Amino acid sequence: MNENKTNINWYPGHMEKARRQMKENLKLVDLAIEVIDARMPYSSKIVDIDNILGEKRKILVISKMDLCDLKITNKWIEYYEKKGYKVFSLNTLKDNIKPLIKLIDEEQQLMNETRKKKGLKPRKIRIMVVGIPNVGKSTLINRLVGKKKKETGNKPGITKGLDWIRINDKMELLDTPGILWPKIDDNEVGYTLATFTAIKEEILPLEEVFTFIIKNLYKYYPNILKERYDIDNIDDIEEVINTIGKKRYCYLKGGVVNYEQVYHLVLQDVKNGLIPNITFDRRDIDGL
Ligand SMILES: Nc1nc2c(ncn2[C@@H]2O[C@H](COP(=O)(O)OP(=O)(O)OP(=O)(O)O)[C@@H](O)[C@H]2O)c(=O)[nH]1
Ligand SMILES: [Mg+2]
Repeated sequence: MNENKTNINWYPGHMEKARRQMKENLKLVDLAIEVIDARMPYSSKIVDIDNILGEKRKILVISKMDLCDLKITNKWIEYYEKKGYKVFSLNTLKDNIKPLIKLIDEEQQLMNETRKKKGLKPRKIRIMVVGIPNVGKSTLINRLVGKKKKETGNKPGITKGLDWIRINDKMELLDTPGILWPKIDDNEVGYTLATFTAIKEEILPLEEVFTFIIKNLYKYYPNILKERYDIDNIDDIEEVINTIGKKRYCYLKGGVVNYEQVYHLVLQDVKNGLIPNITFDRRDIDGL
């Protein structure tokens, strides 16, 4: 199995259009909240996002903290903070959202201080959530907005067709997040994205993604591999597949292990959070 043979490109080709659209929408906002996934703090971050955002105010939200390996992800948080990011990490489904509102509130005050210096009146801060598919953008928007009704209609200076939702007297949010597809010129990033995001399995080289997952689990979380699948070495990948297949009853007619089913099973276990407390991205942080 050769991990480098596939030219990874599992995201659709409307990248340029999405990018243009997002740049247009960004002109309307004062603050961009970029969402990344705690299990892949490197791979889920859009490489050139800072070029796109320019001098815009930014908050980096790290979601799915409940699913990650805190020891590793906390190092990434430290790494991003050192780089000057304002970082906020959480389980977006459950954690209190008020501290994030407070952080946005601080941004609103800073924005209005700048406006005052320019002789401009204070106003609400306009926010947009951005990120790659599946990182939790919609979940975050719902949490920020709560049960509040969407505020629709046209406002002067604001493009028609975009909905703004009031968060409170000081902030409003564009209800459509900016979705960007990462440029995948690095296979490790590609496989990590394939492991943790909802990319249609039909278009993935499943066997390779499976091998990538098993290798990473073996390298970083051998106990998980042992406990969940009863595997303690991966010298022979066919044997690994057979062991998992037998343990989890993935058989073809005639009692032969169904390899495809094993690949799907492991991928689903990871995606559904059944193998929690794992973070795959490791690069750069060792130097911290
Ligand atoms: N465990 C856990 N699951 C989360 C968290 N945040 C989001 N999810 C789940 O992750 C999945 C994707 O979340 P969405 O909010 O739909 O992500 P999105 O970025 O809007 O995705 P797209 O609209 O496809 O780009 C959903 O099943 C959410 O329930 C989190 O912090 N923890
Ligand atoms: Mg969404």
